[in-house]
Amino acid sequence: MEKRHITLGEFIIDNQKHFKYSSGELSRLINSIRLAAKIVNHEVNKAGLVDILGEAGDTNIQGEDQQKLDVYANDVFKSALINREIVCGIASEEEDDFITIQGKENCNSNKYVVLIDPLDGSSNIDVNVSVGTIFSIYRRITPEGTPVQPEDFLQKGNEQVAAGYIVYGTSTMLVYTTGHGVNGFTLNPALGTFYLSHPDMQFPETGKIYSINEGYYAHFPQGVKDYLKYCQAEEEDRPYTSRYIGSLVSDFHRNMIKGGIYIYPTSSKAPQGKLRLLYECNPIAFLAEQANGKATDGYQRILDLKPTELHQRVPIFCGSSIMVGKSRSLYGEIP
Ligand code: P6P
Repeated sequence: MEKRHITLGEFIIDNQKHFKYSSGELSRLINSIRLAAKIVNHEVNKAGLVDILGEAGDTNIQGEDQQKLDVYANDVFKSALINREIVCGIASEEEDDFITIQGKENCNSNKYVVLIDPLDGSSNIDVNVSVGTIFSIYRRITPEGTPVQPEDFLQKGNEQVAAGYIVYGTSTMLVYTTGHGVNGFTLNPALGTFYLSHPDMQFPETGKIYSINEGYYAHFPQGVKDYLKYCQAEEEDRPYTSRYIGSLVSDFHRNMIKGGIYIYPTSSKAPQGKLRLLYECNPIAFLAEQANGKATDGYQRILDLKPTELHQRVPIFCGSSIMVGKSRSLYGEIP
């Protein structure tokens, strides 16, 4: 008799007990993300057969060419969140500014804001390499019943109530935390149901994989160069293996299972780093720490950083705690 995995829906209900004061809104929020994930997965899996590949002919606020699937995924997640009347505001990599949910008579009384990177790694879409969605959820801090304000979105990462990602890979998985560990759910596409396949995910405390774009080596700070030389040395448990997919969610997911470190540092080409604090680094850092890993900007916890702008970029070193600790020791003191 094959072991029966519980569904994501059953898991959400079982874990409602963690939120005794919640009226089930956070559960409904996670459910709306589940629905959007299935819709986007359906489109990602047939990209190439329909006119959903390629560039949308526009650029986002980052000045990056928007892919058609970027725009599609953004629309799907926005609709799912708005139609369920659960959130009072949304911020997205694909939107210049945050969105105040209008039109629903009591939308401003909703408690949560969601920040999302609807399709991370989208440059991989046309070459059939895995991509992902990353989301971060906060309770609003301005008075309920009023339109959301910037401060509702510019909260420190340690204020997140939930965070997670969907990885559209060899299988489609939804991995998330509400502050009580990290759990992974695999989609059975025949049934359209996510099943608990990776309960209580934990970073191995060390590993042998480092993920960084070594093409920028000449532009890295000396501390990063020193850590890379450490990884490549013929000593003790090294050299490590270099694995870099160019899709944060996929590199992070693999490293969480096998052990490893992902680094996107500052460089002379990217003085603040490349990844965005609010909808990439903070959710990834929340997941990393909930899985007994670590996430720093080279000096301090990502989750302790005070955001100042919606699309601000920060450097990130995240993964197995011993590996992040070693990179920190070689990175030197805060300037
Ligand atoms: P580079 C994708 O654009 C992304 O945001 C991450 O998913 C990925 O790890 C990184 O950027 C790749 O950036 O500069 O190495 O191509």
